[in-house]
Amino acid sequence: MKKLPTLTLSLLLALAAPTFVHAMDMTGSDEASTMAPTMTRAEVRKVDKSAQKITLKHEAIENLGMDGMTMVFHVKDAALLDKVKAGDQVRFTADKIKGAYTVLTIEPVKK
Ligand SMILES: [Cu+2]
Repeated sequence: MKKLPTLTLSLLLALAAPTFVHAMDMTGSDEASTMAPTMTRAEVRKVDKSAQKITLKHEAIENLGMDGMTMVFHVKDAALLDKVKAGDQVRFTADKIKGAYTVLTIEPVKK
């Protein structure tokens, strides 16, 4: 019975190791998005104020390494959604915050 504590500790370490490696991976992927957000052109497809979300058909986002596409973003501040509406041409910046693609700034582009 003397050996039991040692065995238990080994098991705990073995279980903890993969978790630790996973945490390191998460840190690594967050670092990839620490590049200063770049101004990107987009067309607003949908504004959802209650959910604090916006659907944008955006061009390539340099700081996120993302190609052009249509997708839903979270919005950092709900007040940003008062400045734009569906159909608007806009310029915006976005970053990955807590795993969610989030619009930091957005402004309409005058036609
Ligand atoms: Cu995208």
